[in-house]
Amino acid sequence: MNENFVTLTAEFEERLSVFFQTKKGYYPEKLYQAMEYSLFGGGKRIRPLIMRLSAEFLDVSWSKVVELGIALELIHTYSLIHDDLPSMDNDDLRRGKPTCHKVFGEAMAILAGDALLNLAYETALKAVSLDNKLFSSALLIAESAGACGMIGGQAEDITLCGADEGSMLSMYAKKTAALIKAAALTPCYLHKNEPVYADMETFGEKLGLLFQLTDDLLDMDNHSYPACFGVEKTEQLKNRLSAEIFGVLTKYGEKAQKLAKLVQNVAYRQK
Ligand code: GRG
Repeated sequence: MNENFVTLTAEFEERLSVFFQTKKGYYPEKLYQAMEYSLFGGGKRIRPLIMRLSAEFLDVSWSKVVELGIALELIHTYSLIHDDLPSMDNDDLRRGKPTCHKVFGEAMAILAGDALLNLAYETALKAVSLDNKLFSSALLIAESAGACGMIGGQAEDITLCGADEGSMLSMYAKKTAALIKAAALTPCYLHKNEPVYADMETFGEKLGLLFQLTDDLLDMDNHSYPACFGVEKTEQLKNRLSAEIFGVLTKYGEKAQKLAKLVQNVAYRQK
């Protein structure tokens, strides 16, 4: 990854760690450990990085939205814990390590996911109470994580069988792209220039799809887009999405350089 992105990600890691340590002693110890295990289990922190670069692009101070970046990462972590459960994907490993329920048991893993989700909304609401200009951004995160977004996409995923291409891409748009789009759009509401919203919306949605298709190619499973429609068609779709994103970014010239670098990182990542 680009050196600057590594530094920004390390900074976020430190910020999240300090934030989470303030909860120690207030939660039942086992629950805290289960939440901590997944929250600091080696995640790439791509959503907070997207939010930070989007803020920089829009001249919005990162310190104004960092709590919403934390909230988004807490939601993402809960979704992974629940996705791995026996009633969902029944995975034993996540990021090369035993899944939360394998280490702490199924009941504690469900509670750790629930607690992370609640902590996300506590964190977002506290941020809104200090700066009500964050209200629309916090609402967007809640909607993107809910039944019209990530949870809805997951529900479609578990009921989808023999899907056509359109239904599969629409499920990806909800399950994966909704949170990534929310990361890109969060700083927009603090920015005066409204025409840029539509471009950031296109950027976020297409980046989210690109992220999922790249993930599919790295980890071929039976129900993914490349498994259903072939690797070549997946590569073609990735190229089309990248071109469409660059089409949007080009008009901003130098200013969009970091966002363009991020797109390349997402499209050509190795894990
Ligand atoms: C169970 C409520 C619920 C939702 C599940 C997001 C999701 C919906 C499930 C996670 C499993 C999955 C494969 C989702 C697709 C999105 C994706 C590739 C997630 C992994 O995100 P990364 O790569 O994870 O950012 P890290 O490990 O870096 O944090």
